[in-house]
Amino acid sequence: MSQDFGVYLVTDAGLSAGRSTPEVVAAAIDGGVDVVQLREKGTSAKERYQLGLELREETRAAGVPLIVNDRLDIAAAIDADGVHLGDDDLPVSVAREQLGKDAMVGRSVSTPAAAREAEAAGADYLGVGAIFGTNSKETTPEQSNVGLERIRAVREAVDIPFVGIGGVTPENAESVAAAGADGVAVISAITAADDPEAATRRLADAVQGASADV
Ligand code: TZP
Ligand code: MG
Repeated sequence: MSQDFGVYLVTDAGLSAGRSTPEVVAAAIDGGVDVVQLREKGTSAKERYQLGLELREETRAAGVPLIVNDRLDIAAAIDADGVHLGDDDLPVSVAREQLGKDAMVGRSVSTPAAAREAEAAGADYLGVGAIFGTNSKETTPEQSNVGLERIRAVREAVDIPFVGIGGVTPENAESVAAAGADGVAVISAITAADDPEAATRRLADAVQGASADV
């Protein structure tokens, strides 16, 4: 079965208006989220592990894949579906070796060349960004505001699925999907929304709207 990437939630309790991450994830599941990534930068391994166990129960009950950012050990410990790696993390090939052939291994990239490299290394999917301006992550100048043209270039460069990330909202999500992304990955558009369930649904509708246009 091929995985849907329409709406991919990246968690951050610090951007969740005082709500807990399990609460936000439950709302996103009700709104139709396709993938959840446990991120929570700045928390200890122990905290991430404990939160991961909770999210594992929630996502498994809903049939939604759970991915762990950066850490293969935590991904393995909570029986996550996969791991998401960036430039400062272990190589894709090592994640594959450690987690096995069925694991979903994702890679953050900002350029078509890096996308090709990650695909060749065996990544299952990519996160491409930051597409628009974001306050949720410090990005280098090369990783900032890469824009929709970059989405089109990555679409030309690889066959594996990818999500556009960085400053994506229900208002601009359709443009990201229309440029060739399989979906959108967001932190604040869901976590900081007044109604995270409704926000998830609006993102999903926007992504679907783009595929209905082709
Ligand atoms: N990677 C590139 S931009 C970003 C990450 C994790 C932050 C996305 O957060 P937001 O709030 O959706 O802009
Ligand atoms: Mg990382």
